[in-house]
Amino acid sequence: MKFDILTIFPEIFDSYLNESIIARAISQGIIEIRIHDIRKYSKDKHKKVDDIPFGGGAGMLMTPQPLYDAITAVKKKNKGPVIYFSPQGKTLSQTKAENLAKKAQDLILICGRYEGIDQRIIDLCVDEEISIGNYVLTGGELPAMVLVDAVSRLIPEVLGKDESHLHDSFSKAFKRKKEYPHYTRPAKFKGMEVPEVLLSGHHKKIKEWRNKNLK
Ligand code: 4G3
Repeated sequence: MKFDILTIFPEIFDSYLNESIIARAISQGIIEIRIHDIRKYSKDKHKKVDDIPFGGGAGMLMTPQPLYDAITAVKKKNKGPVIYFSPQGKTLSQTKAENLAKKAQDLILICGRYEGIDQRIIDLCVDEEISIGNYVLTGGELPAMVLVDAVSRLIPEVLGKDESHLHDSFSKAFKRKKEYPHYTRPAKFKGMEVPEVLLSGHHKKIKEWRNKNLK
């Protein structure tokens, strides 16, 4: 699965792409992530990518030309839908991530900055507007990483067999509920003990305890 990400801050992705699970998926060729600097497409003599809003108001907007040319260039190698991240988009869910992973089609992800992008880019180029939650960030880069992460870990082979996603919070196996509390060693920490039943080895009772404690 290929992700082409368009941003004016390509360096933001450096540390994320070096994270162990994602780095391994990339080196194994399971996913491919290409970062594109929108500024490189600016035809302005100062490589400008922003401008003031028509009609007035605070803040700046991303100007359409660099974005349009960047999207057009990326579309030659990526035939998948164009996703734009904004607080106005449809909220990302586990179900949405599962559907994207299942289709495994390539995706083009647009990261806006400032107060967003010129509406004509949304009308001309964007297939889907997605939000990662009801709050405003300084840019769409964190949402793009969130989507890549949520989708990639659902692709078979990305997680090792000890990292299965089949029992995640919100997964079908958990009836989309949350999870039961987890404990690891030591059995006593700061005076607090692990529930007795989890140490018992009694699988049926453990199952009952976990079901009772789903939240
Ligand atoms: C568009 C996405 C983009 C308009 C982007 C701000 C939050 C989200 C931006 C705008 C973003 C989100 C850039 N902030 N909730 N910031 O997914 O006002």
